[in-house]
Parts: sequence; structure tokens; C-alpha cells
Amino acid sequence: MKSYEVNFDGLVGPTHNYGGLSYGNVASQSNSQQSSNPKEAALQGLAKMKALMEMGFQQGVLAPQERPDVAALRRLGFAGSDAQVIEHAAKDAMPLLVASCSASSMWVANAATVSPSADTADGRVHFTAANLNCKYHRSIEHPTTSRVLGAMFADQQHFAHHAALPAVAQFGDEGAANHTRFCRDYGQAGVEFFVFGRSAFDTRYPAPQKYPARQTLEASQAVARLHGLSDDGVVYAQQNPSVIDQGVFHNDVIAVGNGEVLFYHEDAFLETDKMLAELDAKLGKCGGNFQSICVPRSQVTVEDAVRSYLFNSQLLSRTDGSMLLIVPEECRGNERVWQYLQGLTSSGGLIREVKVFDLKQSMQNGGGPACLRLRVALNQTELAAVNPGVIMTAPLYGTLTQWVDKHYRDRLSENDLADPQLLLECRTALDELTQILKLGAVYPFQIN
Ligand code: SUG
Repeated sequence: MKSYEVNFDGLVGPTHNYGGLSYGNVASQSNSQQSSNPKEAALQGLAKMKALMEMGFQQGVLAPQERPDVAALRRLGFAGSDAQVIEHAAKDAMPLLVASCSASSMWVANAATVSPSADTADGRVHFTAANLNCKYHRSIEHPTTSRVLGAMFADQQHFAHHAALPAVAQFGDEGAANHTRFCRDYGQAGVEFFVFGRSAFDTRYPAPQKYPARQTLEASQAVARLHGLSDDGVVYAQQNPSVIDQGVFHNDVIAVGNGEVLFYHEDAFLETDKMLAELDAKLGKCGGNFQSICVPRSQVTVEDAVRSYLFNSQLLSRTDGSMLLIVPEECRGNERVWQYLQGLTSSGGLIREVKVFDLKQSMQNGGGPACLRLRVALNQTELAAVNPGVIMTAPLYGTLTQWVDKHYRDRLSENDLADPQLLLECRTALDELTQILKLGAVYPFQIN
């Protein structure tokens, strides 16, 4: 049976703004307080989805969340009508209002970890929503994420959903941003590669000194257990703590993999040779031929990687066996990175083409092409069981661009977040969106 990697991209929500909320994420910190353009952000994301669909890749869409999150503000003690909750938060605790307005759910690589049915003990596709508990504004995503994923992948015969791990730092889980799957074919058993930043309980593992390591070994191990993965089908590796301290807050800022290929920076991992040997041996047992492409620091520094997001690219397998890299415009703007990419595609290796996308609105908050998508490998039967409302088509693209044009503002700054009208605009837009995507009631304002 034919199998596919389906990319579900996060649709940028109407409150997209630059809150400076992510310590350790260089772009988020350096663009703090700038005014944003939510309409442009959503259209940039949709343009990427349309382009991939037109190239023949399977493409889906993942809905944004209700923001401002009034229910989250109520849990923090703000009371009264919804408008009063927002007004009180704006007056007494602006940082909490900003956090409750973040459109960060657009970075769906952090929504969940997904294991395809070929890897799991019960033969179903498993999803674990990420607790994202390193940052408050992200820790409030998982309940709605779970409802949205449940509405997209509802058929229990094919799909199994796990709640987010316990919401404590020891089980910090950032989802697929630290998870890669290698395989010979999407429908065959593969090797799931979990990258962690620190261990919560084992002091032998080093930790970064400056910025937080968001993903723990213990969280990755728990996800592998929940999904019923076999020991032979899993490899764990530690991120180099010194790159976390240089702004590599997720592994997908320094490495990307797909099929049989890992594309990574020389400084990305600790004990790289041991890790590569284990990946090679385990993928070999699945009938695969592991290949790695190491980008040397002499050609691209970690700083270049963080600024250009070279590795936050989408590595896509084409039907002729070659690969295509989807990179953000910022890669073209960095001379060393662009030169490296020219050399890579002309060397006769596996990666033959680079396509550049303008995702500046998301990039300014540290979210590149890979952050914006959640990969779900599905066989034909499973794909047919996905809610068809979320699969990208030319008509859906048309409907969504019109929906964005109708509901989104083209300028948002911190003061606008306190406007109770913004909440009404968002709810009206999202109510319509759930009908367009046929999701049913998934938002707090629809179910409470
Ligand atoms: O968690 N930025 C996100 C970016 C996530 C990128 N995802 C991956 N690498 N997979 C984060 O740091 C910034 C929000 C703000 O500052 O307004 C933010 O949440």
C-alpha cells in the first residue's frame, strides 16, 4: 500500500504579535515589541502550503487557537465579563495579557510527537500533545491542541491520542521539534530519533549554562513508551549544550532529517559518531541505508545557522528519489549559507534543489518552514480516515485566503491586545473556521 508524509501546517492566528516571550530564542527576544502584520503572516503560511500542494506533496492545515485566552486569565485570578478580564489584565499585568494573546500555536512542530502505525505496538498512528511547559504562553496550548488533533484524526481504529505529559520541568516536552523519523519507506517500520537537551534525573548528562534546555530525556522516553515503540526502533541523542546557549532552543534549529537522510550541523550533538553508528545499525535492521550530511562549522557557523534557519528547513522526498529543501528567505540573505546551498545542490548528491519562501512574519519570532509543519506519515487507508476538511486543496486555499482577508488585521501592537474588540473578531473568525475545516466545537468559547 502507498504511504505518504503529510505536512500539516499551522495556520497563523489573528493575534500574531511580537511579545518577546521566548528567552533563549534569539529572534523572539530581538524583535520584541515590534508591530506585527497577522494578515501577512497567515498569507505567507498559506502560500507555502499551496506551493507544496502544487508540487504534488500531501498537505494539510492545522487550526490556530482562541486568543486572547480568557479562560487562562481567569485561572490567574482575573474576573468579571470577558472584556473586564482583559481590561484588568492590561492594567495590572500586561505581560500576562501578552502571553495569553500569543499566536504561538502556529508552530505546530511543537504541537505533538507523532509515531506512524508501522512503528507502534498496536499498529495505530500515535499522537502525544506536547506540554510545552518551558514557557507559560506555550504551556496553555495543549488542551486545545488535543481537541483539534482529535477532530482531525478522529477514527480510533487508526489513531490513538495521548494527553500531554505531566506539566513539570522534569517532563518538558516540545513535540516533533526534537523528533525525527528515519525510514526506507513511510509505510515500513523505521527508527525514531529523539533529541533531548538535558536529563531531569541523571546528573551525568551536562546541561546548558545560559539558556533553558526545553526537552528532557525522561519526556522523550515517556513518549516512546506511550507510543509502544520497540527498543530497536528508537535512538536517543543529546543536543550539544553549547549550541543551546547560542540560541538553538529546539533540535530543528540545527538538524533536519527525512527518509534515510540526516542533514545536520557539525556542532549539533554530543557523541555524534556513536549516535550516527546507532542510527546506521538500527535503520539497517529496517532495510534502510542511513545517510548523513554534516555541515562543517568552517563553512556555516552556529550563529549563521541560528540567524538564517538553514536547518529549520523542510527536507522533502520526491518521487524520483531525490530531495528538495524548503528554506526561508533569510538563507539567501546570508552569504555563507547561500554559498553552501549552491555547493550542496550542484554536488550531485541527494539534495538537488532548494526552494526559498518568504516567512518573515513567523521568522521574526523564531519560526521557520519546519516549525510551521507537523509531519504525519500515513498509509492510504489512514489518509482516507483523516477528516477531509483539513486536507489542502485549491478551493480550500481560496476559501482560507478570503477568510484571512475578511477577518485579520494588518497591524497589531501591544496596545491593540487590550482591545476587547480583538477578542470578538478572533472568536467570529474561529467560529467560521471550524465550519470551513469541519472541526466541530474545539474552542473554549464554543464548548463552555
Ligand atoms: O517556542 N516562538 C516559538 C518559536 C517556536 C519554533 N518552533 C520550532 N523550532 N519548532 C518558541 O520559542 C515567540 C513568541 C513571542 O515572542 O511573541 C515564540 O513563542
